[in-house]
Amino acid sequence: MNTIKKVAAIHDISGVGRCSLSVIIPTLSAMGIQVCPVPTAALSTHTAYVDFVMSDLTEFIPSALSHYKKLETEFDCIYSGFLASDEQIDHCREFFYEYNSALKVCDPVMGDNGKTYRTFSKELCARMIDLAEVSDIITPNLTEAAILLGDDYPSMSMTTAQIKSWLVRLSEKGPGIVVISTAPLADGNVYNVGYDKNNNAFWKIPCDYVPRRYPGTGDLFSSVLVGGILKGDSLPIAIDRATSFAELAIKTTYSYQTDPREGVMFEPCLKWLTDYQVLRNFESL
Ligand code: PXL
Repeated sequence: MNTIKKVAAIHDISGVGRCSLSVIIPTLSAMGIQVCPVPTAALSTHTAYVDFVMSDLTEFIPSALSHYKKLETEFDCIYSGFLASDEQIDHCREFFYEYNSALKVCDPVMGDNGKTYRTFSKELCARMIDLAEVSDIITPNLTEAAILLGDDYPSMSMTTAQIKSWLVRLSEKGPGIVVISTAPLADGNVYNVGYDKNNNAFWKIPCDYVPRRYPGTGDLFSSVLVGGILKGDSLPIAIDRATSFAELAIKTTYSYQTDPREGVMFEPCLKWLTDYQVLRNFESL
């Protein structure tokens, strides 16, 4: 019997600047999960570098899906991320529809720090909600949560009531589980927060502050979260695992003072994932 869980990962592949599939494949593999990459685009670097080159792979996605259906390939999870065109929203929805019993995860990659990434058009951002709607789990950062809700990016820290209302409003659009990363709350700390609609449970996990922003950290966070859930973690433990691993990789990187565009040096940290730590940093929100 094949006990290794299988994830179809619909994300881009960027050559330089650790993010998307270059982070997702090793991370989930270290957690004992098989990744089947379905690339949305190939880029020389991620979009924070200037003059990157990009090949859009929109046509490839439906062809790959037809092939998998013909092969009768099964997936335990369909996990989408950085998309290169608004048609790709429909192609991801087709994957979700065809693999309806798989865990459907949408990381609605669109921006960070209150700004959208360079390749994301207004149309593509407006359509991301169509994918979030048919997902079981969504993992926006605060910028992406604001875009999905059509709200302004908050100019200051949020109260517990405000962030809970964002979680509930996002879950009302469809997903049973909403995880918002890097939310600054009124007590002065930054948290990763989660909501489980079925159990009406709210969770928060504190993040240690490091004065650098590394692209790709969200991909690392969401992959560990997905891996944790697939391995049987409860929601708060999965968020805790993802937060702890992202923090370990960020602090390791910060200590070396590398160019932030290179992303996080997660390679020396992978062993932490294979050890499968027991965690208890979470609290009710
Ligand atoms: O980490 C998100 C991401 C994924 N893919 C590409 C990106 C970014 C963020 O900058 O540019 C190509």
